[in-house]
Amino acid sequence: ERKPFPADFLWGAASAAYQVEGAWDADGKGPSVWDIFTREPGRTFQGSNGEVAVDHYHRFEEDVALMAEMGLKAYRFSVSWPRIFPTGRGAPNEAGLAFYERLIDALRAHGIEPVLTLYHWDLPQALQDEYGGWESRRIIADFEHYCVTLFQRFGGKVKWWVSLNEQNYNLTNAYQLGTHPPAVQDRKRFFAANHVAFLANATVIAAFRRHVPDGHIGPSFAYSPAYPASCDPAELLAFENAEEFTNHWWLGTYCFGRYPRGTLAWLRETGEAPEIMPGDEAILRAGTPDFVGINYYQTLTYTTNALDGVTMQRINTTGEKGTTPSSGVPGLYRTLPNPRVETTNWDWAIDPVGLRIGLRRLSSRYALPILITENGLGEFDTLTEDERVHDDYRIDYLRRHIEACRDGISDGVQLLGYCAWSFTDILSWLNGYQKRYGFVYVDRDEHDPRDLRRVRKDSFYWYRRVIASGGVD
Ligand code: BGP
Repeated sequence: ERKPFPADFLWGAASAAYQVEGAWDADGKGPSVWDIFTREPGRTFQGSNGEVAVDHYHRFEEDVALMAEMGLKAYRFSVSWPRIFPTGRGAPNEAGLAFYERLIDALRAHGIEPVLTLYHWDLPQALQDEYGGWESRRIIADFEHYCVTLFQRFGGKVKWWVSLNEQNYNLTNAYQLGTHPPAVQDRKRFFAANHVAFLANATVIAAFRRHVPDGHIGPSFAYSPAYPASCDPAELLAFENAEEFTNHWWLGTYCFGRYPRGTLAWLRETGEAPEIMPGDEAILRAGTPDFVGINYYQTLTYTTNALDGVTMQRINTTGEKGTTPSSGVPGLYRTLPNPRVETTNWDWAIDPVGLRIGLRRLSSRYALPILITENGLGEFDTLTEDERVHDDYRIDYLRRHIEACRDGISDGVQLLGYCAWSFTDILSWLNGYQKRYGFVYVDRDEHDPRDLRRVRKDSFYWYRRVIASGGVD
């Protein structure tokens, strides 16, 4: 007999400030690195940016009303650091704080638990210019000051907090692939920036304990469980390498407050290891999380990679199926398409069993509760003449992943909740507005006076039933 979802399970949906808010310079907000980066030609699909996004900043009441209609139990959103500190530090901008206060109050008035992400990539540009953002240890104090400001203001009302969103994915793009700001391709700088981010993450978690002792905090990790391409021992080794370098390097450091030693030894040999100063590991140990947040979209399958082999490359940003190149690290591993699973138009493996496998792996290694902070299907959607969106493919995707959650719970995983990505359609960082994830369609036709209007998709009604039945549907 399979276990039911717990009664207090956080049935949620998620978003991020830059992807929904718009109002990029409203009420004293300073520019983020994304505001500046997206102005450079060729950075994003068709030059899309978040200046207007879905205008959630001005329409949040309408959006929260839709969440309430849907019966959402939790809503994960992020705070935009440059809205609170336009130049990254100093005195807070009261208008910025007031916006999030109104959002949080509106959610709570409807019994929706706010899940607040402190950092979802929109670094104040001023800090990038001043000292190179995540490459300088100076960011640790500025990040702590920003976070403590939020702990003090909202700690009484918000009990679920996410520290860094996808440090692994964001910094890989920012410092290895060169596809997120500051668009660097240098593995030494990549590991150095990660070291600073680990220290900042642990520092704010330690501060959180002092300011919000009854709250829960953890990072959100972009988790792609690895598969070996075959039972060839050489490929199994490549798979193990990928697990260590793409998953446990981050998760182990977060959860144990200590770098995995095997990986560190390898990086010392290649000269890529970060500079670890005396006292750094004590900081990491003092700031381990209450839970592991995972953003699960897909598994990745790995094979060996000759020393002169493929290196990291760009992703498929167009939605033209089959255009993702293999990527990896010479000498360690590289990706291969998995012939046994279907993929989305952006070549992401659709693999609900992989979610169950991943939940079990993390649960047994780290022995912490898990919160699914993102999971969803990016697809082209069509708005019909009679204002409907028949997204049965999304319902199918979500249903199978929610089933995998239930299987994980039956396997003994302590699963706190499930936040689907996303509530409304939003901006996809590199893939523009055509890659849609929401339960609520956002029409983008600037010649139509009803531009940016919200339309409930079929998946909206379906998820409402799932939540109402406690996941029985
Ligand atoms: C995660 C991010 C989200 C979101 C999601 C979908 O990496 O945390 O912000 O964008 O992925 O990815 P994409 O927009 O590339 O399809």
